[in-house]
Formats: sequence, structure tokens, C-alpha cells
Amino acid sequence: MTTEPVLAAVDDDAAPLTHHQLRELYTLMAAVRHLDTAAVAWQRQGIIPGYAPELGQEAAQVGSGYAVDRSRDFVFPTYREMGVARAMGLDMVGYMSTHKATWHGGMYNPLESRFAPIQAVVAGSVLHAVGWAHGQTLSGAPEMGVAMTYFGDGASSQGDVHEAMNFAAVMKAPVVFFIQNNGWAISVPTERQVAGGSVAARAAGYGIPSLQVDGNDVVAVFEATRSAFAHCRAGNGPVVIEAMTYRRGPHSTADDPGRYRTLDEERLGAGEDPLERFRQRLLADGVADEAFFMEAQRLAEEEEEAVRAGIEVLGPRPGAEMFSLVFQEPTPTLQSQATAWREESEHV
Ligand SMILES: Cc1ncc(C[n+]2csc(CCOP(=O)(O)OP(=O)(O)O)c2C)c(N)n1
Ligand SMILES: [Mg+2]
Repeated sequence: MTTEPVLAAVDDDAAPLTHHQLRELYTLMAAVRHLDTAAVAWQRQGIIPGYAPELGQEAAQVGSGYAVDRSRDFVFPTYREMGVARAMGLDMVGYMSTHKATWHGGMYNPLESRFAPIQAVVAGSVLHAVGWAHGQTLSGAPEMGVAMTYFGDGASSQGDVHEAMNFAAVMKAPVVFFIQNNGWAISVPTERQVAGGSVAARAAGYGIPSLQVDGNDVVAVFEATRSAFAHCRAGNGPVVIEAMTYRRGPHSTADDPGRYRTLDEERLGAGEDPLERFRQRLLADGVADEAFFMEAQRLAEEEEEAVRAGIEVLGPRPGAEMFSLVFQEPTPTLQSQATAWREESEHV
């Protein structure tokens, strides 16, 4: 499924993944699968009010997140990038706090983690990423950071994506546009959202090289992302990656896919499970054995317990914070809203 890469930069770090790295990728995918499944259960148990599962997208998320250099790059996620967050080593209690509605955009530190606040506005993170990437160019830093922005097949039909891609290409901004084509935008299938069937194919119109990759193959995703980063870092401008995957679960915990797709369609569309597929490959290549997989599962369960305990004790944030972090210098309108809110909440 991978189309010919048209990347100008030769990836100078293109050594094959070591056995240790391959096992690490599996451990991450197993942790993400477990945490994702658990988060849906937490919503059903009333621990969190809502969650957007990424079941089936583990390879696309872990493979791409693993390629990020956290000393200089920056990731701009949507609401569905828990696997990227985990692969980048975020504090997962801080991450999950968004889904507890404790605080907008998570309570992790975006600057330290290099992972911008979670973005619920469809295609909202795309322009932010291009702005940040252009800032890298303007800074003239010798070790240029690369921005990676995530968005979906549905988001690709937003006008913002056109503006972002055109600007990035003209200005040669170091940004990777990482599309997870998971077949669905809530209830709308990709064929009703993307004329021509491929988001990657559009890149040519912007003069941007693109890769369409099997998004259920973690190694293929990692390698594509690594070469895209090398291309951007060398000053050649943006790259589009379209990872072909499938949203196996509901859009969110508020969604019922049974209203718009049958179980048969789900089974056919989903293809092979990316986690099981990777497990089989590691076994066949002698990279890992059953004891390793059992240990990965044990670690995932332990982690789930710790994250659940962490979010259960999170209390609400002070309400006044919703005014204090809007602008560096608050506007008169915002100040009067804050005063009105304070006076009204004193009566509650
Ligand atoms: C600007 C905007 N329009 C509409 C919505 C409602 N909405 C939330 S998710 C979504 C579908 C997005 O689909 P896609 O980009 O394929 O991402 P996926 O959910 O599949 O990861 C829509 C329409 C929104 N959040 N923001
Ligand atoms: Mg989608």
C-alpha cells in the first residue's frame, strides 16, 4: 500500500529498528490498547464523562509518536491521540484529566512534553502546527524542530487544511501532516468525505511530497514518519503522510455505530488487528516469546490501575482559571465576565 516516497532528504538515521526497539513498540501498543479499552469502561462506570477511543489505530499512533524527537519537535494532536501521547511518554493521569473534564486540554505540561493541548475543533491543530513550524524557520535555529499535526479523513475537507498546506508548502515550513484515515468521520464514511479516495493524493497539488502507508503496520508507520522528519529537518518543507487504518470502535462513548454500519461491515473494514499482527510478526522473527507478551500485558494492567487511581482522586480546578489563562493580558470584556462570574458564584 505504500506509494513511492518522493522525499528529497535521505534519512541519515535509517538503520533498521533493533530487537529492543521492536519490543518497545509492542509494549507501547499493548499499554495503549489496554488503557484505551479501560477508558471506555471508566466512562461506563462514571469515572470519566466521555472518551474518544482509538481502538485499531494503535500502530498508526505509536509508530508515528515513536519517531518524534522530544528535545526539539512538537506534536499537535486531536481528541483521539492517546496512543501518540503514551508513545511520547506523557503523564497519562494529566492526559486523561481532559476526559474527566477536570481541565481543558489536559493537565500535562505541553512545553515539557512537546504535546500541545488536546484539540476538539476539527482541523484546529493543523494551523497551529504550521504556525509553530514557520516559527522554527524564522528562528534560524541550526537544529530545526519539526511539527507534526494529526487530523482525520473527515477533517481533511475543512478549509483550514487547504490554507495550512498551501502556506506550509510556500514557506517550506518543517511540518508533517499526519492523517489517520480511519474510514469514518463520526457516521460519515470516507467515500462521502474524500472525493478521489485519497488525502495523500491531494498533496501533489500543493507541491508537497506524500506517503500513503499501511497504518496498521507499526514499523511501516514509524519508518514513513522518520523519513518525513528527516525531509523536514533538512529544510525541504512539509510532508503529507496518510496512514490507512480503521476506527474499530465508536466515534466516542456517546456514539452508537450500530445506527450507521453493520457488524459485518465493521469486520470487513477493520482488517487484521494491528496488535495481533505485530505479535505474530515478532514471534515469527524470533524477536519476542510468550513470556515477553505476558509481561507486556502485566505491565499494561499495572499501568491502568495507576492511571485510574490517579484520575479518581483528581478534584475540580478552581473555576476562576477559566478566565486567567485566555489572554496574556486580560481584555476589559473578559475582566467584566470574570467579575460577574465571581459575584454570581458567591451566591451558589
Ligand atoms: C470545526 C468542527 N466541526 C465539527 C465538529 C464535530 N465533529 C467532531 S469529530 C468530527 C468528525 C471528525 O472526523 P475525522 O476528521 O475523520 O476524525 P476521527 O474522529 O475519525 O478521528 C466532527 C464532525 C467539531 N468538533 N469541530
Ligand atoms: Mg476519521
